[in-house]
Amino acid sequence: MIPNHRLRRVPWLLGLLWLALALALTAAPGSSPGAGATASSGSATIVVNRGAVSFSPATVTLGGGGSLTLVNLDTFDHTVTSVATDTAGAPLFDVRVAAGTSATVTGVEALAEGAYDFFCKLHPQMRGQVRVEGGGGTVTPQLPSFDQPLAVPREVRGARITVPIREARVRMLASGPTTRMWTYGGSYPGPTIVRPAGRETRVRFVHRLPRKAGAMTVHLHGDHHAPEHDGQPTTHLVRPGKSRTYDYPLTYGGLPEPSSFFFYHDHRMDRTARNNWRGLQGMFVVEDPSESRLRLPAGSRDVPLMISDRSFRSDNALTNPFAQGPRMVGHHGAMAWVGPHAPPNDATVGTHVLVNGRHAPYLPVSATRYRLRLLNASHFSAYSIGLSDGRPLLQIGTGNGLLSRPVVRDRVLLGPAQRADVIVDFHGASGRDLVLDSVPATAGQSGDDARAAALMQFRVGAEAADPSRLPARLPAPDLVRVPKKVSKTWTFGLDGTKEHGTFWSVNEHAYDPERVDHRARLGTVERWRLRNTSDLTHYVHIHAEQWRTVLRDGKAPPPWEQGLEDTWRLEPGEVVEVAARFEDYTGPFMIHCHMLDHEDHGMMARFDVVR
Ligand SMILES: [Cu+2]
Repeated sequence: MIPNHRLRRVPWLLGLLWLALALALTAAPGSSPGAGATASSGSATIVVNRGAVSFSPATVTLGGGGSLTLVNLDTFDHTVTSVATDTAGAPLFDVRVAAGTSATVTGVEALAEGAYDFFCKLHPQMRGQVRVEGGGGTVTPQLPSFDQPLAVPREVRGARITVPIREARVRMLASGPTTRMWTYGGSYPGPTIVRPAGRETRVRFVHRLPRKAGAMTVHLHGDHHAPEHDGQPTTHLVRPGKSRTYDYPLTYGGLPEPSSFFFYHDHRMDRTARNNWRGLQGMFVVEDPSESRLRLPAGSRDVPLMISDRSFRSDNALTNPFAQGPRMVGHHGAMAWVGPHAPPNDATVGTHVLVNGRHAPYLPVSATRYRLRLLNASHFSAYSIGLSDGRPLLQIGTGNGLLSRPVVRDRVLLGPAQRADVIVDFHGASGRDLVLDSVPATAGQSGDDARAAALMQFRVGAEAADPSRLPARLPAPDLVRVPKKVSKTWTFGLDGTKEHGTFWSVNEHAYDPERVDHRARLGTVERWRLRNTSDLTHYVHIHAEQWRTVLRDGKAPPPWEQGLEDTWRLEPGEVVEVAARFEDYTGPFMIHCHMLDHEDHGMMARFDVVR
């Protein structure tokens, strides 16, 4: 039973949360031509002009029952998606309007009187508000009720692990049927593999999915291992009915790897987005036993949280966003895609944000410190993660090891594949329900493209004994000395033509598994430059090594980016420089965008480590 005082507090806290979301969402970009303008009549029209990353006007007023039309004059597709959701967690309206077309935003006519914030799922920094006057309908926003417990995936700790890749039914939404998924080991996320650093770990994946699923390949993201165990996109595959054993020594240069928070997921060429959407994702923790002296929160107070998003049909089955996927034209070395969902209109965004596979779960906690390991496993969406009452997150690590000192964060911005290791202190919150939420930054600020979402709820119980400490210093892994010279520049862009097909590109090429785009010599340190010349933010991931961030836009990186990293946010026009030593292994590795549709549609390249 939930104590009465807690029930009374829920609406107040949720009210605050949604007020915060509403405030964040009503701010329109100052540079947009329609910002602040208000059209008022029974019905209304919003225009997206060519090249404008904004709705014009950003605020419209409808008479009750009036219709809303979006005219899309842009070269990108856009959506008009409500922030507020129904009881099942689905947006009150959500309409995609292809480039060069117009559409009526269905659902708006049924809304009750009130103000409704909306955004574009494909370009979340585009925001607006529709005000319904005169009360035509009865549909009102429903607050998430947080009525299913958080699922913490079971841990497996052995040196020899077998994980079947198989279909299973998984509880994702709080009510209605379970959802059929492709899973690692029967759950979504798959089992969390927990291993001591430096202890060789062999994971055997057995492909028990239907033959038509095709071959699979598993990438342990962030880890350092030989190329044949890296989850290559086109080689060393796991065939249907067969198995493959991946060997993870969990060492770096012969020494135990830093303590880490990795994740394992499918990496099949052109199928990565689909296979991950279906459920092939799990978490992997590398522990350094010597860190027990730090007295970080441990045991049940060390919680891995995988954030992802999915859309569901009315029977709770997953939708298939890839059914009308773009058609591939050309062949190796000259691949491109055509059709309405060709790049740049190829973003997979789910209507429901999930934590450990469940929509809006709750976790009972004591009023003590907790370590939360945050992973964004979404295909496209970024989250600016914080707590609804503003209490800080103390970031102690990046996912690839500890930072040298904790960094106080109000919010942590995580794009696809990015992680953060944080401590939250629930002292003083007994009897309260706190919401872990994502609130986008003010328009024009970094993070204004994060989603607005309530992720999960912490139900804070009594104070309890807490042996944990907040460390002032942390044993961060050593960083390489940075060479003066940049050895390689990787440019991430959009290429091709609508007629002959478009593709996301690295150095103006689409991915070709046979083409070697760079060779790095084993044992040397290289400094690489990453540039984004496209109009969209990308999240660039480099396999094989663990990297330090040297410069972000010519300046020292922020304190939370001064540890080891493997995935960087690159906003349009941004330049990030990174450095690493090529250790232990020769052979082919990948550099790619971790927005999975971009990766599948060309934005990947191969580099070889050579002797
Ligand atoms: Cu991208």
